[in-house]
Amino acid sequence: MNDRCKQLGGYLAQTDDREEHDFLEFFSKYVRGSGPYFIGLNDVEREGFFRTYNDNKPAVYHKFRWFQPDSWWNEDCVTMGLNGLNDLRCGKRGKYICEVPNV
Ligand code: MBG
Ligand code: CA
Repeated sequence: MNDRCKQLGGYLAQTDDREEHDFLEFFSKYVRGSGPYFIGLNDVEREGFFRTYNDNKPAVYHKFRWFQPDSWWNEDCVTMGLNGLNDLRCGKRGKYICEVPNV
């Protein structure tokens, strides 16, 4: 997924601050319809400690929905869904959102 984003000159979207979070939540709710959409955060390396997929830096901001993240059945990859962020099992398939910086 991140490779596809790279081809577009970007990376898997990150919710770096509240504004970006709200934008992605709005996008997934009202613009493209129901997700979940994988974004560029995961806690593969250390449970409960989220890093960006693109450059493997500690996530600076993340706001999960109620009762999430719960790492249920080894869920380590973050998705934006109808009610905000949730962790799901990492997989090659699924919808995802790329972020492409301004040029
Ligand atoms: C689901 C989440 C899933 C897991 C599960 C636990 C109803 O939401 O999508 O990731 O957390 O709840 O019951
Ligand atoms: Ca979960």
